[in-house]
Amino acid sequence: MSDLLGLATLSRVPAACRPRITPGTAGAGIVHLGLGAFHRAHQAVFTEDAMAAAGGDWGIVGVAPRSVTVLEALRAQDRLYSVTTLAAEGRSTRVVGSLAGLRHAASDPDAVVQLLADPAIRIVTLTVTEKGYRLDPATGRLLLDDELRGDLESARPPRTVPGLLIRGLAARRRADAGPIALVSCDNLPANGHRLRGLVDYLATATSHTDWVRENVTFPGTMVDRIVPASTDETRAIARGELGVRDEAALSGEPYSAWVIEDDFPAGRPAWEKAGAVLTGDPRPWETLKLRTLNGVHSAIAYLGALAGRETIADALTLPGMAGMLRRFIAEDIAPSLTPPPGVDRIEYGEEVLHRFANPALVYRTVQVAMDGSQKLPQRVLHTILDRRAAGATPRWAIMVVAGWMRFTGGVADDGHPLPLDDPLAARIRARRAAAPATPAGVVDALLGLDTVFAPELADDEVVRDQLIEWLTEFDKHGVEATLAGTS
Ligand code: CS2
Repeated sequence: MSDLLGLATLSRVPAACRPRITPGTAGAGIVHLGLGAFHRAHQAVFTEDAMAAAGGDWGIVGVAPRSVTVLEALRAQDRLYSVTTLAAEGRSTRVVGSLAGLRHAASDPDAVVQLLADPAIRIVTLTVTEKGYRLDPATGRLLLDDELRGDLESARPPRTVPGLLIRGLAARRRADAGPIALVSCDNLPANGHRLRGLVDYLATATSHTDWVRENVTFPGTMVDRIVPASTDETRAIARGELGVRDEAALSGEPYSAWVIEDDFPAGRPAWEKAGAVLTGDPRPWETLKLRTLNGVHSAIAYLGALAGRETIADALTLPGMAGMLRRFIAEDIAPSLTPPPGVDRIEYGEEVLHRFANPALVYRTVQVAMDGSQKLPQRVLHTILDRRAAGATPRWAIMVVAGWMRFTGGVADDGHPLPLDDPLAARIRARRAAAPATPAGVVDALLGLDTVFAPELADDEVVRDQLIEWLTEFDKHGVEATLAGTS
């Protein structure tokens, strides 16, 4: 008998761990692009709980844009997988049954296009990471590269996420399949607005402008749950809890939040019954989360990795790190934003630090550090811009950028190599190589990345001087001693 999680072995799983809905009974109502860990531990869980509470055909057809690894593991398990919630005081595991189908966009893009034309599909959600939208991180404008141009100007199967979206909407129009909501669940500023701008451009380029404006909405969201990359330990824990193997096992923190703009022309799951917040304006939540949680996450990642720390929780124990982060939150982030009603920015920041200190979560600093050119603008640079506009010098936020700049050098303070996993890695390396190997040389080289640093930031002498000062400190004393010296 198989020992793999699936419909045939579900009866062997402890009852408390089994799905909250009967797998396979809910019709597909949602297509999700980007079958990564975060979606499966966040939106897919909220959606299962919403269906358990209020029913509805809101099964999710998960679409993997490129990699087949997770897809094949899920196919072998009848689309079932588990999520183990890891807290300092203990853990709990649940099998999730809200996936109603699986597709692989790279090998069968037309199947995805046809899905988007199906009237039963009324929502598309996306977690394709910041770079998946092909937007300029500094301005939010579309970066029209050859691959995307090919999707727009030829009849070949689409190869990009934006190409899939516009082909699918065109097919939906032809099929007269009715209205639909496209919902970005990525850590982008004004993610609904940015997705609308992207699709508006594509619709204009393909003569579907009016139909898109009349039939498609773009609800903004704030999404939040710390979900580390799965390891053999993740799968071993799942096996111990379930009594069967789960090759697609995930883990996550106890905290999970989803704030969603309530703009769904063809209905939606009762996500509010699963604990989500439906609102007319998610922006305050989104700005608070991107600048506080994600900004602090990136701070710990770059400074911690440079100081030789493997995990976020370990890096947080560096002498001076927590104190610096509290000043980053209080002196730079909090004054840069208006929080949602009733939310205290400092208390929110303290909760973020508590979440990052969770010793049960093994979240690697280099995982957070990847794609820095795509993440820094909304996580740290917008904080700097707002504080500079107010006449302040956000020295802690600038320290984080200095940490990223040093990190792009590819070497930790103890000489160990650091990975530069970034869509702009070649440009970053080329600019650094062409510049003097001095703090000023590195700063000027990287401030010249115009898709990362807006002109008002790149030309700000106060920011430049503070960056040079921090990099000089790092050169002289190392990150660990510099942090210790800030307390
Ligand atoms: C993290 C995020 O890897 C990263 O960049 O900062 O994935 C973070 O864990 C989530 O946004 C938390 O909601």
